[in-house]
Amino acid sequence: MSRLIVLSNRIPTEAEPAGGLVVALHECLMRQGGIWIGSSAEPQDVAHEELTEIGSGPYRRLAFDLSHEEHENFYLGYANSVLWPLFHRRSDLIAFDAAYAEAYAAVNARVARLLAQVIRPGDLVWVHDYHFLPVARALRALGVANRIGFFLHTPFPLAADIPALPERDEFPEWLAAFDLVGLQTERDVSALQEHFRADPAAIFDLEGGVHTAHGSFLAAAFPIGIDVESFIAQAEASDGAERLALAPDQRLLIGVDRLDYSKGIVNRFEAFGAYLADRPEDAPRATLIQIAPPSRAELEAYREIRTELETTAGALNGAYAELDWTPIRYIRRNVQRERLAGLYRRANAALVTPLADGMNLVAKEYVAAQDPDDPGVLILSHFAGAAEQMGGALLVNPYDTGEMARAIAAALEMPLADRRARHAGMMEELLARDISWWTESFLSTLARQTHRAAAE
Ligand code: ADQ
Repeated sequence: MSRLIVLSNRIPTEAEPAGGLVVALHECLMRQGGIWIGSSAEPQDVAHEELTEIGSGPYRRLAFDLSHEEHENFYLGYANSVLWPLFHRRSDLIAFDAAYAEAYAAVNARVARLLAQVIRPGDLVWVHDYHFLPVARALRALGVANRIGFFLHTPFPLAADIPALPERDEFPEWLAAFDLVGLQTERDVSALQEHFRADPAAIFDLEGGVHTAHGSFLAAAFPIGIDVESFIAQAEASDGAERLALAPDQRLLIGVDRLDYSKGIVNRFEAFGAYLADRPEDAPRATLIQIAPPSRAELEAYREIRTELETTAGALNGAYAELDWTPIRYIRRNVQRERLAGLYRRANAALVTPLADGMNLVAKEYVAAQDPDDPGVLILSHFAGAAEQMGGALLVNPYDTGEMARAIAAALEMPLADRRARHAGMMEELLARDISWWTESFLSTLARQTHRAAAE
């Protein structure tokens, strides 16, 4: 069996809560042997041209340095102020700075040189996410002919938005240097194909192959899943343990997100406000618990969305709270996975309403955590990748406040038989394509790609 070399922005440490993706990749590395490579936890004064061994264990974990300047220009800059907004349909938020592109190219070139030192013939290389789009091209230039796969966790950008990228001419070359480009949904595969259609020389085959002047690769959808069994077990174990100080007939809605402008949390609060405004006097009270720990707080766009969120929550609570009822409980702290599972199970509905999202695993975790005999209702944005699979959700347009308010009312009033049928349908899909399915199908597809060296 081929060794696996994983490249991702961060290497998970033992101290962090292990999510499904981390556990799944860990299992692959245990099974196949290999190396997990990512950036060191803290930026350094100088980025040395070397990999540092992290901890000990059944497979190696190696970290490359990022200097303070690279953290600023590569990570916060190009990755999160150019690519992230572009890929989430927010070209208006792109920050243009030549230093960003320079750092992005330099870090990717260094990571490629370091990778080339550890890759052996026959190894499969799996690159994760938008931080490393040019790494395969840099590896090819160093003579690495191994199979290299890429998985994009975010949406693929719309063809009409790509001209906003300063490196728009290089972008197709970056992709074409991989053997396999994995995307979350069929919608993303179509977006990629549309982008390449602009190239008159590009040929598409029926299997998803894209043949360009810069090389051939396969583009396919691998919707990421969750560890369904372990989530069910966690939800069952924590059932009822959470003391939420809610009245017995009080309805609970839940939202769980990293605080990011792509997650649509302000729109969600506004919709909940519209629901409260229309709520009949005698309807049971509903509380929305929103957990949203800040992320990328160094960036202006993230500070702005936080202020906007806090202002909206404050205004709505001011308008609707009563002495014994706070409609929105907004929590900035991180909540452990076991407690989340219990909260999901207790909640009558989840509001997963991003404006753009690669997949959104909270949608899947919420469904897995439900009691099948009395399940809650998932309210899901059309713009989450998960919408392609989760037909049993109440699908909403997150920009349409009225529609979302009506979906909240419908979710809280939905008859048991309807809730059960929707839940059962979604569970079937979750079990069929869980996280093990995801790693196995991606890696077996990558292993089947025609080896470049052999093909040449
Ligand atoms: P993220 O944007 O980080 O990831 P998401 O899929 O929603 O988003 O969450 C990833 C994990 O973090 C989930 O397991 C979730 O439970 C956990 N999480 C999120 N918010 C949390 C909170 N406030 N407290 C505790 N845990 C929280 C990117 C893409 C997504 C894609 C994933 C996986 O943006 O679209 O689904 O990668 O591919």
